[in-house]
Amino acid sequence: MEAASVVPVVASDAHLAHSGLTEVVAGRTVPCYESPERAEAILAALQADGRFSIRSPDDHGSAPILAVHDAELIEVLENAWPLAAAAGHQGPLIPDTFLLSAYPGPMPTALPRGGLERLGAFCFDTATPIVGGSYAAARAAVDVALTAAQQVVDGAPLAYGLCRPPGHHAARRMYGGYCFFNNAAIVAEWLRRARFERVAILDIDYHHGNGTQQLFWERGDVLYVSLHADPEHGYPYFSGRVAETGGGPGEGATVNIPLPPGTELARYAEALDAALRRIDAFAPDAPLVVSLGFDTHVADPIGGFSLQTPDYVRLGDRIGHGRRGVVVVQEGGYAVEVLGESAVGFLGGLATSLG
Ligand code: OKP
Ligand code: ZN
Repeated sequence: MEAASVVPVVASDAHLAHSGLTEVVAGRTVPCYESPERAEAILAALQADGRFSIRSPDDHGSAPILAVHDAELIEVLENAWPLAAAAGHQGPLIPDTFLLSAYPGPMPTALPRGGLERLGAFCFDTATPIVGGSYAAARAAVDVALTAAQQVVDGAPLAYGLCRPPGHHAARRMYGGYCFFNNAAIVAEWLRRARFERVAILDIDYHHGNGTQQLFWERGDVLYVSLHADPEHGYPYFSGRVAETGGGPGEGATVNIPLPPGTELARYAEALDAALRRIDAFAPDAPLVVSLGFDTHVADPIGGFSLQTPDYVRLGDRIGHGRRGVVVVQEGGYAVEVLGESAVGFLGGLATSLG
C-alpha cells in the first residue's frame, strides 16, 4: 500500500456510554464481553499505524434503519431506558420473560407498556443489556457503517466502520447477541436503494448472522454468505445450517458454511475461497459488504476456532484480491489484547490486495 492510499476509518465516541456491566450466560452472571475497551483497542492500533485516517460519522437519519427494521423495534429501543427509569428501575435492562412464538397459540397477545417488561417481546437472549447510552450508541453504529459505505461509493477502494455495538444478530423486529440494529444489512439495503443492482455480504464473524440471513432470506438481489461455528454447538444455535439457502426469489442467495471447533487457517482459508467463489458467481455490482469478527481468534473467550493474529493479514489479502470496493463493518471479537493487531493486519492485507 502506498502512503497516498490512506484507508478511511469511521468511528464514534457514542459507544463509550453503552456499557452493560454484566450479561447472563447459561444462568451465570458474568462481565460483558462486548465492552467499550474492544473498540478503543482497535481505534488506538489504527491511530498508531499511520495508514488510516479516522473521522466521525455523518447523521443519516432514521430512513435507512426503517428500510430494514420494524418501526416498533426502533421505538422500543429508544424508550426502554427512559420508561424503565421513570418506573424506578435501576441498572441495565435485561428481560427475564420472553415472548416465544409458542406463547400465543390461538390467544390474542398484547404487549405491556413498561420499558423493561416489553423488551421480552423483542429480545432473544440474555446477553444484550440496555443502559442509558445504548440507543444513541446503536444509532451511531449505523451512521458509522453508512458513512464508511458512502466513502466507498465516493471512490475509496476500502473503508472501515468501527461499529460498536455490532449488528448481524439483529433481525427485522428483534435484537440480541449484543446487536440492536443490523449495521451491515442497513448498508446493503442502502446500497441497493442508492444505485446498485446486486449486493453481496460476506460474514466472517465466528457466529452465524441470523439477523442478516432473516432480513434478506427472500431476496435474490442481496447475497448473504457466512462462515461460522456449526450451530449444533455454536451460538445462536437456531440458524446457520447448510440446508438454509433462502426462500422464494431468494432461493440460492443465502450460503451457510458451518465449520467445526478448532478450525485453523488452512481449513478456514479453503472455506473462505469457496465463499468468495460464490460471491464472484453472483457478480455483485455494488461494493462488497464484510461483516468482520475477530472472535475466530484462538484467544477469543467465547469463540471456538483457532486463527492466529497474523492469519488476518491472509484473510484480508484473499478477500481483496481482484475486488474493486469493500466496506468493512465491525461485528464481534472479544479477546481485547489481540484486536488492535488483528484489525491492522486484516485491513492492511485487504488494502494491499485490492485492485
Ligand atoms: C455476538 B457477535 C454462548 C453465549 C453467547 C452471545 C454471543 C453474541 C455474539 N454460550 N452469547 O456475533 O460476535
Ligand atoms: Zn461473533
